Amino acid sequence: MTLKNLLPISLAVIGAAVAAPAFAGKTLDAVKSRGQVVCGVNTSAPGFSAADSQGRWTGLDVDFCRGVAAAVLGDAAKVKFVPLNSQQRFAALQAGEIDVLSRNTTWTLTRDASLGIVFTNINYYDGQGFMVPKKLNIDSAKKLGGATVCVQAGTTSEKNVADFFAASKMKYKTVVFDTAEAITGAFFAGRCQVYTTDMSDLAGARTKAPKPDDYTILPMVISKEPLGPSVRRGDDEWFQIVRWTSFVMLDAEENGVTQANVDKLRTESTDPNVQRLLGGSDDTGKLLGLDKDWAYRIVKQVGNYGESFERNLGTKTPIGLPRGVNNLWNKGGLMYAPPVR
Ligand SMILES: N[C@@H](CCC(=O)N[C@@H](CS)C(=O)NCC(=O)O)C(=O)O
Repeated sequence: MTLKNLLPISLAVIGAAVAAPAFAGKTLDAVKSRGQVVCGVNTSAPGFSAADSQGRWTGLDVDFCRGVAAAVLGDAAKVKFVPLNSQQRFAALQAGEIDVLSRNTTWTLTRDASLGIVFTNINYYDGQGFMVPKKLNIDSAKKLGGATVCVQAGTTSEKNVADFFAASKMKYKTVVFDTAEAITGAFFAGRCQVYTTDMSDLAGARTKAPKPDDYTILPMVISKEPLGPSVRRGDDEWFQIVRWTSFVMLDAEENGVTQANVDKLRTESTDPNVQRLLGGSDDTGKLLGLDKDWAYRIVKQVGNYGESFERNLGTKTPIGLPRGVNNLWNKGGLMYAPPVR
C-alpha cells in the first residue's frame, strides 16, 4: 500500500478515536444506579480525611471523592465515606466494597502491579519523617540510635524505617499498631519515643496532641511517598473518570478558575482554556461517559486543587503545611495536569 492510499485510512482511524464517546464502565453504571460514590478514606488523618462530631468529613482526600460525585452524579454530597485503616484499604477496594480508595496511600510498584488495583495520579507528594518529644532534645534523625519507634502495620513507613536504621547502622525497636488512634495514644502517652509516618500525617497527628508544642517533627525525610487515589483494575472507563477529576482540579487552579469565580468565568471568559474546561466550547464529558458540565460542577461544588489544599492543609489551618513541591509546576512545584482538551 502506498502512502497516498494509507493516508485516508489513518485519518479515518484518528477521526474515530477523537469522536468516539466513552462506553459506560461497570463501576460508573453501579455508581449511577446506587446514586452514591463509595469512597474509602482514612479513619483519621487530619487535613486528608477526618470526621467531626457531627460525622461530617473534611480533607483533601475527602474533597477529591466529592469531586468525583459532582462529576458523575451532579452532586458533591452523594458520597458514602468508608473509613479504612492501613491494612483494610486494599482488600476493600479489591472486594468491590468501595469505588475508589482516596486515603493518603503511597503509589509503589508492588501495590500498582500486584494487588489488582491501579493508581490514577498523585494528589500529594510526601515523604516519611519522625516526630519526637521536644524534651528529648533530639535535632536529627541520625541521632535516633537505640530509640523505640511507633509505626503502623501495613504501611510503607514500616518498611522504610527498617531500611533507614539498617543503612544508618543504628539499632532501634519498633512498636507496631493497627490504627492511627492506637499509635497516637501510645506515642503521646510516652510508650515510644519516636513516631514515624508520612510528614503530612505527622503534622496532622501533632494537632491531636494534648500539647502540640511539646513535639517536634525532625527535618530529615527518608523516603518518597507519592500519595494518590486508586481504583480496581479492569475498568478503564472508571479509571479515566477518577484520574481526570484530579486533573480538572489542577487545571482549574492553573487557569485561575475558583469556586467563587467559576460562574462568572463560564459566561464571560474568552480564554479558550477556560471555555474548554467549563464546557463552553468542547464537550469533554462525552468522552468520559459524562455530561458537558462535569468539570464545571467539580469546581463549583468543591473548588480547585489549590483551594482544597489551603482549606484543608494550608498554612492558615492547624496542620499548617506550605504548598512546597505540591505547588503547580509553573509555580515551582510538581503538580502538572495534562491538557484538558
Ligand atoms: N502513605 C503510607 C502511610 C499511610 C498510612 O496508612 N498511615 C497511617 C499513619 S498512622 C494512617 O494513616 N493510619 C490511619 C488508620 O489506619 O486509621 C502508606 O500508604 O502506606
